[in-house]
Amino acid sequence: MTSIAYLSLGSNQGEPFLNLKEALSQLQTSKGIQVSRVSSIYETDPVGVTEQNAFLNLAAEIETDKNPEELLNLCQLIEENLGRKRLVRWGPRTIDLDILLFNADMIQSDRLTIPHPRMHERSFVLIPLLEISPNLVHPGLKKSLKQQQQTLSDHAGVRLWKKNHSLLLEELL
Ligand code: GSY
Repeated sequence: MTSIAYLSLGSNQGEPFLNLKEALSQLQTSKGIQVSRVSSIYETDPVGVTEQNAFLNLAAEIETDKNPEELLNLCQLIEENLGRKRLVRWGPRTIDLDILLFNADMIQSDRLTIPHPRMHERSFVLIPLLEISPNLVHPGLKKSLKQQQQTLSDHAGVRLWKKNHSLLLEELL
């Protein structure tokens, strides 16, 4: 069965733009994954540990035959391939791939919480996500993500960095 999942990608170490491009390229060439839409890239103020470089963030929609655990394994493999070391929680990273939504599923396991537990609190996640899919509903809160985004006060920390007019992967690679 084909599922639709939404991912958030972020980088603030090394060459963030190249890291995002490489992560998207590795996703697209993975078996059982089709990257169907990619947002523009946003420069975003760091959340969590604020004394670190600004991030580049984007959101991607994928169609996949993988189950959520398999998708998590792939995301972690790509993070490792790009040299991510988990040194400081909330700290700088070469690449972060978070699964935000998987269909409208609610998943709670040792390794996975979907919807991502903090996605609805973060403009650096919601602004790119709403660009590629403006009508999404949070399956747990049962609330439109557009309405949710309007309640947040951190949107000034999210600035358009590179527009993706087509929302296609090819325009960014
Ligand atoms: O949760 C993803 C990693 N991360 C980010 C991020 O991607 N962007 C911004 N702006 N702040 C962040 N803090 C963490 S942790």
